[in-house]
Order: sequence, then C-alpha cells, then structure tokens
Amino acid sequence: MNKANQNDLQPQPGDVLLIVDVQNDFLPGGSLAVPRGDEVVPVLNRYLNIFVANNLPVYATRDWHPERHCSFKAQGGPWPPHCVQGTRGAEFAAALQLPPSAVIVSKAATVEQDAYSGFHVTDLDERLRAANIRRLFIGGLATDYCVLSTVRDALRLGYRVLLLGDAIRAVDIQPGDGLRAEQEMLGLGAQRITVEEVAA
Ligand code: VGL
Ligand code: ZN
Repeated sequence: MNKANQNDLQPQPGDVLLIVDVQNDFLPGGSLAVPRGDEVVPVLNRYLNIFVANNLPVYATRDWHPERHCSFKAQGGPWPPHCVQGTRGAEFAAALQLPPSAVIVSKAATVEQDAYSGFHVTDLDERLRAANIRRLFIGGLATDYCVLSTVRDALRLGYRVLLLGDAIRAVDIQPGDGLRAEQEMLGLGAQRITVEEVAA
C-alpha cells in the first residue's frame, strides 16, 4: 500500500468511531449471544485508544428495548427477549473501554418499533452532521443485523464507511450470513480495514 493511502486510514478530524451494540446480551452467556461476540471487545479497545488519543469522537449505539418489545418471540417477533432497558443484559460489555465523552445512541426503545440501524428513528445523522463528520469507522455486533443496517444507512446518507473487519461478528442463523453481509457492505462502497492498518 502506498503512503498516501495509508495516511488516509489514520483517524483525523471529521472521523468518528461508531461502535454498534456491544451489549452483554449479545456476548457469550447473553440471551441472544453472537458466537465469539466477545472477541470484538479487545480489538475495539485498540480503536478506542487511537480515537481517544487523537481527541476524536466516539459514538456507541445500544439496542434498548422495553419489556414485551415487538421483536420478542412472545409478541410474535423473531428473537428471545434481549437488551431490555435497565437490565444487565442491556449494559455495554464491562471490558469495553468507552470514554466518558462517548455519545450513547439508544434505538428500538418503544414496544411497537424495531430498528436494526443506529440511524433509524434516532438523532444520529443530525448529530454527526452538526459535528461535521464525514467518515465513520464502524464495528460491533452483529455483522448480519445491526452492523449491516447501520452501514447501509450510513452509505445512503453519504458518509464514507470504514468497516472494522477485525471487530465484527455475525449471528449466522444461516451459515454464511455474516460473509454475505460483509460482501454486501463492500459492494455498497464500505472499505474493510483492520486495526494494524490504522495503528501503522
Ligand atoms: C440485533 C438482533 C436483534 C443486533 C438487535 O444488534 O444486531 N440483532 N436486535
Ligand atoms: Zn433487538
């Protein structure tokens, strides 16, 4: 890779780190565990260190459901109860080193409304625009649901997306769902990166 391209991967003003749904219920032992979901945490901590050291903003989305949310099986939805507001399962992974300045974006927070994308019925786009953000470094859980939806919306809204290929994991209800999601995101214009390229 040439030097110009490499420099381009260094986080700079206009960039944010957007961490998607790294919550206990999506980790091993949680009610909607993503296989090897815990593996994203130490890698995200490395991205976090880089962003914090450079005084760059960090955003974190969270699935934030009321009890009896429409996406739960008892209500006819596809999922076991997960990320219920105020429960331990809805908390961010304890080992995730979010800075105090991190902006928390809650989604799917009413019974009748589900949202995989961090942009869906939130003020995320408004806030990013107000802060002159043009480029999003996106990682977290799960590749084939909330990461995919968030990346689709980000690209549609005109942001550049750097997909943290080493800091995402998939539910993979059908084998290959995660890989297909990744292919779709790259096809739509996201660029896959790893922390070594950013730290270089
Ligand atoms: C998610 C399933 C249900 C996610 C959220 O964060 O990817 N997946 N709710
Ligand atoms: Zn959910």
